[in-house]
Parts: sequence; C-alpha cells; structure tokens
Amino acid sequence: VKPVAAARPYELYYWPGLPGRGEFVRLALEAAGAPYVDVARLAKSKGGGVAALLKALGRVGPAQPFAPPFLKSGALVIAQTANILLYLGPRHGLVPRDEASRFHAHQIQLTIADLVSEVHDTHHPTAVDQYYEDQKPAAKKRATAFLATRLPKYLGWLERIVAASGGTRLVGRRLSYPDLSAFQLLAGLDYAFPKAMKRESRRIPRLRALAAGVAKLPRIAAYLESERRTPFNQTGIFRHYPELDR
Ligand SMILES: N[C@@H](CCC(=O)N[C@@H](CS)C(=O)NCC(=O)O)C(=O)O
Repeated sequence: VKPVAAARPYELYYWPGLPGRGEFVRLALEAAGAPYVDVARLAKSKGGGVAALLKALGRVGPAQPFAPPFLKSGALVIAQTANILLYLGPRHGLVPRDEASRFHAHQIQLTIADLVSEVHDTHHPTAVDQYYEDQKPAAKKRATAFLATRLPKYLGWLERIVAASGGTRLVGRRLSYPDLSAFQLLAGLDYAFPKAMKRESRRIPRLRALAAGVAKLPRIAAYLESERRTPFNQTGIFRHYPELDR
C-alpha cells in the first residue's frame, strides 16, 4: 500500500508586521487547521522575509499577482483575498457545497472587500502612496462621511443577511469563510473606530453574536492566543486615529 503523501503546506504571501488583508486568509487557514507557511514572516535564512515576497510578486506570468495577499498551492498562484477564499472554502469545508451558497459566500466576501477598501480610504483618501499626515483634512472629511452613511449601510446589510440566513451565520446555518471575515471586520472596526462602533453595535446584535462565536471556535481561540496573530497597529488597514472617530 502506497503511503499517502503529506499535503504540501500552502504558502501565504503577505506583508509582515500588520494583519491587513492577509488576515482574512490566515483566519480561513487557521479555522481549517490547514498547514501553511507565512512566507514573509519566515526568517530570511529560511528563504523568507520581504525579499521572498517581492521575488514571488515579481515573477512575471499570466497569474502574476498585482498585490499581496497571494497564496501558492502547489503550482497554483492565486491573488485577491476574495478569490483566495473562493479557492480555499470548498477545499476545507468552509462553504456549503451547493452552487448558490458558494456564489452567495463570494458575493458577501467581495462586499467585505469593498468595505475594507473604504476603511482604507478613510486614512488615505487622496493618495495610497503618501503619508496620512499629508492628507489629514481630506481624511477627516472622508471618515466623517464613511461613519455617517457607509458604515451603517454595510453593517446593516450584513446584519440582515445573518437574520435571513437563520440568525446565526452569513451563509446558511454552518460556519463559512465570510463568518471568519466578519469577525475580523468587526475586530478591525472596533480598533479603528471605537466610538462609532459603540453606537453601531445596538443595530447589529446578530453580527456581534456571530463574531463572538467565531472567536470561541477552538482553533480560532488558540490562534488568537498565539504569536501568529498580529495585533492591529498604525500600519494596517484598520488604524486608530482618534480624530477620525466620532
Ligand atoms: N483587492 C485586493 C487588494 C490588495 C491590496 O491592496 N493589497 C495591499 C496590501 S493590503 C497592497 O500591498 N497594495 C499594494 C499596491 O496596491 O500597490 C485584495 O483584496 O486582495
């Protein structure tokens, strides 16, 4: 009998030192108990570091990623957070099997990606490659508008999806990858905009309960306690600038 070959670990490529968009992928890998190497966090002597990320990012070909995160699975290279999750979901039972549910999960994930971009733009409204300090007045305007209308609209939508799916999850009644992302989303928003989120929380009881449940999943709870989990900080997407919160 041929021994079953051990599955090769996935290679996740994301900037070290910040949770960023890589965290949405990490949470899925951790929830699945899937072996993975976080390449840029690996020592340079072990073939890791930012140099390894840049080398992989610069490898020209039809599947060349535009930006991290990207995932290597064997010979396959997949970029775009929602696309990576679209790939991982069915491989690890993190999405129901039927086609409609898969597209609903992807639809939710793409919408979360839109929200993540809008959060990013609250501190970088004018130019992605310039400092926050150089675009503060525009950031204030953008954050004010975001908190007044966009945040409640997105969160209200997610809350209604949970209610319509049976009250506990985003897709049907079992855990799926958008639930993990919703947990990360709320954690990030709580960090960045504690005042606004205190106000919003009354309107999203089901989403709050969903996120609290995700944090208690044994693998996720263990991950959150581990050094693999990077705390939010001022270099990621979710940044806490008190002047932008209200
Ligand atoms: N839509 C992409 C966005 C990827 C992205 O913007 N990645 C950031 C880090 S979170 C980056 O490295 N951007 C570099 C760039 O846009 O030049 C996704 O969801 O994965």
